[in-house]
Amino acid sequence: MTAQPSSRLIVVSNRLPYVRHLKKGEKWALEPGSGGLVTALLPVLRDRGGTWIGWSGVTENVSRIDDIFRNASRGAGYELRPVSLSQEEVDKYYHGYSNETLWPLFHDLQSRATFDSEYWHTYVKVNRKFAETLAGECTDGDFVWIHDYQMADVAHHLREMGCQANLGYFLHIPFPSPDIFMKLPERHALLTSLLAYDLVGFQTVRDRRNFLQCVRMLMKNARVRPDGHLHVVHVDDRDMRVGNFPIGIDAAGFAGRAGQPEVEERVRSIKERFAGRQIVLGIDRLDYTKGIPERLRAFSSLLERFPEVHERIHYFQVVIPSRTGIPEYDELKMRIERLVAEINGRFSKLGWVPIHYFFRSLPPDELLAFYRASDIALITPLKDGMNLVAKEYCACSLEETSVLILSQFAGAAAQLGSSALVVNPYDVEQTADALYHAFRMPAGERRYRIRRLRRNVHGQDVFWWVDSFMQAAIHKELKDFPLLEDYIPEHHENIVPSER
Ligand code: GDG
Repeated sequence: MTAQPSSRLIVVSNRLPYVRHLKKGEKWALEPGSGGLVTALLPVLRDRGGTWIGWSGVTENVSRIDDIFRNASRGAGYELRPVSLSQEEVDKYYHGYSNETLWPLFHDLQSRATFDSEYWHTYVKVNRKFAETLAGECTDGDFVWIHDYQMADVAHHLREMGCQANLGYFLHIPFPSPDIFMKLPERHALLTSLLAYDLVGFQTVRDRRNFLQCVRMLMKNARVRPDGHLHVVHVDDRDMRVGNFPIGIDAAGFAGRAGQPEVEERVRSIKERFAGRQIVLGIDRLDYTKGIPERLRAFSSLLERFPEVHERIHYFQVVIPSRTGIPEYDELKMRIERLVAEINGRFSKLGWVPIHYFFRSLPPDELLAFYRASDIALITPLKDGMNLVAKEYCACSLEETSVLILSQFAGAAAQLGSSALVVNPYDVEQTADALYHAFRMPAGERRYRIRRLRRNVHGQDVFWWVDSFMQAAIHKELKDFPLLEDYIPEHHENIVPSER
């Protein structure tokens, strides 16, 4: 690892922020990818340059894969370094340990978690593979920022390889309480892995507190002490730090694009079509953590208990296909569709269908138009690290007439809870009451609340998030990273959520 004149930013995540498509004539093409993480970091890397390491997204042997990514790097404005995985590795590390073990457990849904030691061994092996790619890429002066639950074990391998670089880690999903974390057979190994980073960041105080409680309970030789807004963990003769850094969005970018004429036109046509009626919006990846069936039942309860809303309200539920082919997800889809059919079957009248259901990803302008045209956002995950949709919705509410209904179990509630209508998503009647309250909320109160929400979302945006994480990690901010002078950014707006 050689020294370089200035430190670069190296990002590591499960997937590269590009997806590959086989174009007509058998040619591979790369397109901008997706997901909350990409939505957050893309503007940063686009502006500052750097390297992103991640799985290429394919398991078959594709010739010239490195060349394909090298070409794509030119358009992206930063380097893309693919890591190749076999089908078995994807099955056990990604579908297995990441999505069948950590994902449900960390979202407090322990009965859905699968514990299989084979999954864990493959997870460790794949994390080592990422560490090897990273070791060949970074110098000791670089700042390495590793993301999310699929990558918890990378630092531990890097340290074994002698890497001295500053290693930061951010967990995008919640960290569970000790009661739940203790169920994980690899609980000790996973905590040891996380303690190998220099800085571990969580979305909320709740997550950070859970993590530190687990450290205190399981790591007998660890000492924890507060240090400003961070906590220092002293373990094995070294200090590492832990903090909470709620992720933000590119709020100005969202607001700017939501005000463009194409979106404006689309908003006008939706508003005309639904004149005199309020639109409630739900947008979620197909996932059991999002609380979609509970939310549909809440909407049904609203229609049943408050008939005055009939023919005056429409609920748009967008479900983005995810983890297709996995029985649990296919069953969830069927359950949602059955509920939509039952509710529409029961309440529809000529000229009024209460639920409009979309099972597909929306093109970016359509998403923005939906955000702007809706009167109420109904965002009620059973548990969520943050929930960027809630923040994007606020940023796009240019008319400042919208109401946000938000689950108390979304990380976003810590920042937005005082101005949103906060509900327990398991409490169907309470959620229905909140909907009724939102439906009747006078314009003045709506404006007061949404202005405060927008101020928060603009003030603590994605750049603030990156700056605060990097300040804590390396005492630097975005502006301290060198700009690529010869780089003219391409405009990539087509960001759709990826598989998680
Ligand atoms: C993880 C954590 C945390 C959604 N529908 C469409 C579409 N989207 C975009 C949204 C948003 C993103 O997808 C979803 O972000 P979330 O935050 O809601 O959820 P996850 O992807 O599960 O992210 C989460 C996040 O990491 C960041 O730390 O907030 O808690 O689970 O940006 O705009 N985009 C388009 N069409 C759609 O139909 N174009």
